[in-house]
Amino acid sequence: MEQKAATATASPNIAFVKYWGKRDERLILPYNSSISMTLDDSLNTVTSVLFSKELQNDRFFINGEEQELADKETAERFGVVGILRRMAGNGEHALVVSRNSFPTASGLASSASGTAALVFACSKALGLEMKARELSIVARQGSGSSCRSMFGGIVMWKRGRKEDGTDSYARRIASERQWPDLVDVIAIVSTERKRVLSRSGMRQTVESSALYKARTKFAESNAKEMIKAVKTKDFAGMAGIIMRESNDMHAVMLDTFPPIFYLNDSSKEIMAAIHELNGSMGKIVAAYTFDAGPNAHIITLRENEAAVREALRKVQGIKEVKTAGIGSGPKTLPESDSLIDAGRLMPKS
Ligand code: 2P0
Repeated sequence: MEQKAATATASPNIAFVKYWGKRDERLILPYNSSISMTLDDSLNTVTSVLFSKELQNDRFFINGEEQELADKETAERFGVVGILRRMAGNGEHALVVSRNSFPTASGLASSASGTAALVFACSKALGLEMKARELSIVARQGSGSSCRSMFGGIVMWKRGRKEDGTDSYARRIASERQWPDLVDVIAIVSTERKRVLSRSGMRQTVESSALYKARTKFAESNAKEMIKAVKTKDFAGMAGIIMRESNDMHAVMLDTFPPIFYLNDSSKEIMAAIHELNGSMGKIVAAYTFDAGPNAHIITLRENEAAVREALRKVQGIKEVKTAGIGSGPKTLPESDSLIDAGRLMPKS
């Protein structure tokens, strides 16, 4: 009998134009389009999926720990398995085993790579022949930003207009070969789990921030400008938008009531150090951006990586600096890389 199993890997993405707020909570439809760079496999999630009649219920392990599928947020994210199972007309339970190469829920976008790897592996295990765009629509319903990790290169998540979400999907705007020297220098200032999860944080912003309406218009026009800068290979143009986007998103977080703070003193020092670096170089060579956490992502070109690392050296509180390149999107892995012991129907020890 052919085994309904597959293993896949996907990487996080770092948003240049940010997603922060849903117009539809159930289908995960955003207020504005967003744009990101998919990272290479120096940061990744590997996920193995196996469907079997012998399983009594769904089971989900991340980094060796079994997840509580009765937990609302976990169940919502795991919902992508149900969507794909219905598409395949399969009634079997799933065993999912996943491993992140970086800290979970610390602002390094583990939900994006995790959901992208889960959707990719599940579709393969179920034998579904789906295009990346269709996979992005499924991934979006598990975790919004994950739809952008279904492609490599620089990727846009179109907000769409339809109520059913069929026009809210990811598409690639530049391949990794068009921007091969783009890198993300990540300065880790904290590996703690975030206090306010993105899902509830963005809901609070939509409900209470007076500035949020202005943000959605600003972000949509930034997405248009970003496409032009990406296509014309205008790094300085891109970098300016990246920094303003991060600042604008963190401004509406502060304008949320009660306010949400993700940045810490080291994050703010990093922002100053990057402005100082750009000033001393006489042109914009690097851009900072922060997600729902204090860790900095400095976007630069490979030729300026050393200058960025040197600028970061002056900042207090940086625990580690690592560089990720631009990635090529999710891939299936051979059976020998499976994280599942198919005999025991358990994670491999
Ligand atoms: C982004 N973030 O565009 C933004 C920037 C965090 C800050 O997408 O509720 O885990 O699962 O759709 O995708 C994080 O939010 O939220 C995020 P859900 P998600 O990358």
